[in-house]
Amino acid sequence: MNKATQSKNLLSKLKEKLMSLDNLNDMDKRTILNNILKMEKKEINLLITGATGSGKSSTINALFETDAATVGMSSLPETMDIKKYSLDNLVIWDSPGFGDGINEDIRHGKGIAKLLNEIDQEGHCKIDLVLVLLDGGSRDYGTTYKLLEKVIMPNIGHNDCRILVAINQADMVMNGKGWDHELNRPTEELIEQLDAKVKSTQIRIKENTSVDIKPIYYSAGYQDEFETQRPYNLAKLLHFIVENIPANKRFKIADNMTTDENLYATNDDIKDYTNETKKSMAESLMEVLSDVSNAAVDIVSDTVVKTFNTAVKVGSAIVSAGRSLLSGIADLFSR
Ligand SMILES: Nc1nc2c(ncn2[C@@H]2O[C@H](COP(=O)(O)OP(=O)(O)O)[C@@H](O)[C@H]2O)c(=O)[nH]1
Ligand SMILES: [Mg+2]
Repeated sequence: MNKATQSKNLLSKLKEKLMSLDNLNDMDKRTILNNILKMEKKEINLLITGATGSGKSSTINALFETDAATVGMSSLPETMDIKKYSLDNLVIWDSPGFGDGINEDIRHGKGIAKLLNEIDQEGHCKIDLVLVLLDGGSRDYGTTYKLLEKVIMPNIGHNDCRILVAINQADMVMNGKGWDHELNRPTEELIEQLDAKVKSTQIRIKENTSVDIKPIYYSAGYQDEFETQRPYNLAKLLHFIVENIPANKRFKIADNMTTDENLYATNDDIKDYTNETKKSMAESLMEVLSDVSNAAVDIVSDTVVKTFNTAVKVGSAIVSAGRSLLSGIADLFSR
């Protein structure tokens, strides 16, 4: 099934389901239909930035159904300037941060500032979310703190745009030591190092920008001619992204995310990230109810929430996102 059909199915199933409820009056049906049409037109804009080599391309490829982002194999900066990937109405901007040279830094800083100042038709920041990546294998985040302080924070505007900071290459924090390759997760020793890194990074960001952002760590994984290492905490990263995107736009992520369960299989056990993402998606679903009568809200949310709760119960046994997440959402409409 290609992506376009898949996304049409998701939304048309929702439409079908709601239009077939015979206790909904015509006016509410029309409003709901209108809301769905509005949701279909929405665009999500995601800016991913970070030093060359931090893993922007690898992260885009792991999360989204595109292999359009070239992964760097040499020390040459593969990503020279801002790249734009349009997947239906999900737009991903991939921009190098600071650290490629004085002239490059100026150019990249200007490019990012310009994007952050763009306003959409409704008067909101065009960029919904900025994801700042740090390379877990590096010790010096000075250039990234500077990017946050000098470019991102001053241009972020009226905070309807969110910032997430994530430390990629969690497997490389101790130069490759402490990674359990069989289980594809960090050992206790490495977890301690990772937690310390999160803490010191949070403190340094606060010192530099006075903003309190707690980074998460993950690994986008890698593939070379000898081996393939699966991502770690990718479901967690996805959950953080989805949660920080306006509810009425979250479906665009579901329509374009990768669906290979293996990619989402290993995560820390702090939360069931798949279920959390499903809940966020269900919230997104409820957006179709704006401006309908109270009676319609009751009827529709009753149907949706009841089916959704069943989906959550079933889902708690599932550790991976991906396909199961998508079918979980599809389930909501198919009953
Ligand atoms: N070990 C490890 N390598 C990674 C990870 N993510 C990316 N890489 C490698 O880091 C290098 C740079 O990645 P790339 O995605 O091109 O970074 P970009 O310049 O930010 O787009 C590539 O060789 C990737 O295979 C990871 O989580 N772990
Ligand atoms: Mg790249």
